[in-house]
Amino acid sequence: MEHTWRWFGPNDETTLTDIRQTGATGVVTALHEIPNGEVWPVEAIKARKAMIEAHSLRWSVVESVPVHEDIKKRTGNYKEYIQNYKQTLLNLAECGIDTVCYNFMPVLDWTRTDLDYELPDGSRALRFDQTAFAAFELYILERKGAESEYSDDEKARAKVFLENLKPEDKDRLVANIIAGLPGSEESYTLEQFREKLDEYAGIDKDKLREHLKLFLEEIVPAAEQGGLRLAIHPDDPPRPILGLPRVVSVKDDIDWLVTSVPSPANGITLCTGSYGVRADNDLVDMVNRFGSRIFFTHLRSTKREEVAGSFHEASHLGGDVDMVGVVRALLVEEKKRNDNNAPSLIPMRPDHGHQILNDLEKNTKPGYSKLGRMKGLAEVRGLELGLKSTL
Ligand code: CS2
Ligand code: MN
Repeated sequence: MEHTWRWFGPNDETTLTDIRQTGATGVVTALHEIPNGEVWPVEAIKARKAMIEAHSLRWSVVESVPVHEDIKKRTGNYKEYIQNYKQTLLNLAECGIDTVCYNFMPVLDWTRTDLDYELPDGSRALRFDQTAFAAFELYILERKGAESEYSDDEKARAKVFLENLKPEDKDRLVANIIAGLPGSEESYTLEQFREKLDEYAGIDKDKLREHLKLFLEEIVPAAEQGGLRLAIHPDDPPRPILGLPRVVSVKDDIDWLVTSVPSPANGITLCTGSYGVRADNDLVDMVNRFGSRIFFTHLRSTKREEVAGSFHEASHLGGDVDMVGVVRALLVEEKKRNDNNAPSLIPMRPDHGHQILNDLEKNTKPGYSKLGRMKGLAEVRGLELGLKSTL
C-alpha cells in the first residue's frame, strides 16, 4: 500500500515536515481555499504540488473535489458546476495527479454527535450516539415527518436524553451535527439547515442515484481523457439520515455504481470506518469483489454499541473491522495488479485517529489528531509488513 496522510494545506497544524516523520510517503489534500463549484486553476494546483514535492512527498490523492449541492439536486447552476468539475479534473490531470476522491452525501458530509468521547484509558474518540441524534432531530430540529421514523422506545429515550442535557451541551450537540466536520465544505445554522433539508423533498434514493449517474456520465469521459481515477467515498454513517437519501452505503450500491457507469475510471474509496458501521457490510468480501475498482482506502475501525445505530471510533486494529482480513485482501489485489503490469500500490490513509497523549492538550480538528493518527498508521504499516511475509 502507499502510505499517505491527510494534510489540510499550508495552515494545517501538522506540517509537511511533520508528515515526513509519520512514515507516510504520500499526501492527501485539496485546494480547500477554492469555493465549492469553482474551477481549480492549473497554476494553483502546480504551486501546491511543488510545495508537497519540495518535502520529498507525493500528492497521491485529491480529497476531495467537492460536488456542489446543485449537482446532487440538479437545480440552479448545476450545468455550470458540472462543466467546472470537468475542467478541474482536466487541470488536475494536466498537473500529473491521478486519483480524485469525492462524495455524494446530500447536505451533510460525515456526521458525529460527540467529538470528545472519553475511552477507558483517558483518550478521546468521535462517536455517533443514536439517542442524541434522535433528540436533535425530533426535539431540537423538529424535522417534519421524523416522528413516524422512530419507535416509541427510541422517542422516550431521546426525551430523557434531552431533559438531562445542559444548555451548553445542547449547543455543542447542534454544532457538532451541523457546523461541518473537517473536509466538509458546508456548515449551517439551524434555520438554514431546515431549508437545506426541505430542498431534498421529492428526491428519493432512485432520484439521487439517477443524479449521480448523470453526473458520472459527464465527468467520467474527462477522467478517462486525463488518465484519472475517480474514487467515491461512502456515506458516513452508511444509512439514510434526516429523511435524506443515501446511495453509497452497502455492497449493492457499489454494484450499482460500477455497472451503471462501467468505465474503469469509475471506482471507490474503501473507507472501512464508514462501511464497517453496518454489520451486514462484509468488508473482506467487498475487497474481493470490487478490488480492481478500489483506488483509495481509509483504514480505521468503529465499534458498534448496544443501542442500535450508535457507534464510536475504535483503535485501528480494534473494534468491529476485520483489519487483518481487509489488509490481506488488499495485498492480494495489489499482487494481481502487479501481475497485470498495472500501477500496483493502493493509497491508504489512517483516516481518523484518537486524541492521545499531547493531542489531548491541543485543539486539533476532530478526528485529525497528530499522534492518534500516527499510531493508527504505524499499526497498519506493521500489520501490512507482517502479512506481506506470509503471502
Ligand atoms: C471524512 C470526510 O471519513 C472521512 O474520510 O474525514 O472528510 C471524507 O474525507 C469526505 O467525505 C470524502 O469526500
Ligand atoms: Mn473516510
